[in-house]
Amino acid sequence: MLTVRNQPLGSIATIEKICPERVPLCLDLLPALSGEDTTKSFFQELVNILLSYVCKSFRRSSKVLDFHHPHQLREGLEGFSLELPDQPENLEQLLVDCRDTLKYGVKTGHPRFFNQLSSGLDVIGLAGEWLTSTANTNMFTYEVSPVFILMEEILLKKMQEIVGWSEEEGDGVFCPGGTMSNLYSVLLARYHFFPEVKTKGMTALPRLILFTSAHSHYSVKKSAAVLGIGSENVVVVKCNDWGKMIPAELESSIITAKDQGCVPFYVNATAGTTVYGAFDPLNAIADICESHGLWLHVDAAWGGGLLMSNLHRVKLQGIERAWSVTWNPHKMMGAPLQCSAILVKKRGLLKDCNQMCAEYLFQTDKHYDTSYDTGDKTIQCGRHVDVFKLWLMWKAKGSEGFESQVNKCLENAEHLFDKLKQRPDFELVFKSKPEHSNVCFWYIPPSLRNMSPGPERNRRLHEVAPKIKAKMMEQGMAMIGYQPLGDKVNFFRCVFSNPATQTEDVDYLLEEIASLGHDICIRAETDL
Ligand code: ABU
Repeated sequence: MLTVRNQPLGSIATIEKICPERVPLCLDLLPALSGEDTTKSFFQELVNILLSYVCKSFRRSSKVLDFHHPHQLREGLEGFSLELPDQPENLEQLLVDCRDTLKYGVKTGHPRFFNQLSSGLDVIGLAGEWLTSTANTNMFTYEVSPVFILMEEILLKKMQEIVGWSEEEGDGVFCPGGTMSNLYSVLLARYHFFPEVKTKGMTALPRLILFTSAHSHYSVKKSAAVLGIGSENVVVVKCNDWGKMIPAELESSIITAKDQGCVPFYVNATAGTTVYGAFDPLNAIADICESHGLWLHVDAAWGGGLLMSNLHRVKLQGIERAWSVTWNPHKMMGAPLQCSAILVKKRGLLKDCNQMCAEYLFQTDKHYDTSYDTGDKTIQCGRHVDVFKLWLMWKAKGSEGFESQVNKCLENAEHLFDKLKQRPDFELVFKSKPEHSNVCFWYIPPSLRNMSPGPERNRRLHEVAPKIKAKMMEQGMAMIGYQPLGDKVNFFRCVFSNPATQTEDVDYLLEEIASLGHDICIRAETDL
């Protein structure tokens, strides 16, 4: 059997059998004449590598990550080189490169990966992603993506119906992530109130102001910066202790902005904040938007998944009053990255705002209904097919399957919350039951347990989570995120969106943190 750097690679030998005279190269693959067999062998071997990775991703005995510092990966590890060659590498080497790429990556589908809002490895979603890449087409016109365009229409309609919009309302597109979806919302709101901006630019406009909460995603400020409104024209509205926007603060900020001669036009409310998982009071915010005539956007990138659950959708009451909604199925619904929708209540606005009528692409004299050439509704030209994997998952699970998935993630969060309440070595960031699947907490090492609250304890506590995380990443058996927020020093944020995670994984995480943190010694300020 052929080996590459002493690592046997099974069916690579098949490739050699087909081309015994030399080690095969990519030139031996299709479209080479008689390249079919070599291509099949190459793909069979690749599929073996991918399947082995998929199986390992679910195995608790396997590591979540095999961490190396950037300089180590750059220098090359056990023959895995990132450098680009002048001469072609052979197919065996390419397969080893594929295997090593996965080996040194992070298994975001592992049941003990708690680091990101998007996690899990949905096997049907993965199949959908493979098919999508195989089709390798573009979402801009019906002529090159007839099936995917119709799937997008059907998915968007379904999501709009779940949000609670009527038959006559609703438009949207899938776009590359929640930040882009939020960007669309600001762009559309501005165009709705000031359509002349499309041709005249900002010079034709008054000083516009938008509003978002202190706990909202940074993409709202980024959108203002990108769109020439300016991040300083984003008013950050105060939140209560649980991270929810305070409606009275919103109203007084709007009045203040008007008194200053500015023009408020847009409010972002968050359904599921990034760190706390908080839900803004949507109905109260919608009332204020209505009375001031402002565009209401709901960023439900993270919380949108809860709409699938009859038990939890009540937390998004009022979302149907939004003028636009961001909803990322690649988060709580477990679709492979990327899968984010911007839903827009007013039909036709996306097209009016973004259309440029490029004649080489969007000819009006095509022989089919060109309203299905949806590309001109977007700010991109080429657009990845993000819909098929979600469509296939929906077929496979039904809406009920997503509901149980979401419910299970929230049950895991409740389990963690209950465990934390019982343990003297952990402290919850707040005592109330989590609304979403975010659970925020500190680990208190023995050396800090008897310290009285105050700046010195906070200074030391701030160092605990990063130290534990560093050790955890070196060991590679679990992964969780941390951050400071407001007046709170670094704390862990555990999030559940992976249906593979069981309560035993939650228990494991706590034990892992406690064992990695037990002997942590943070020096007193006087010793520094
Ligand atoms: N807002 C993007 C996702 C952030 C996170 O996974 O923590």
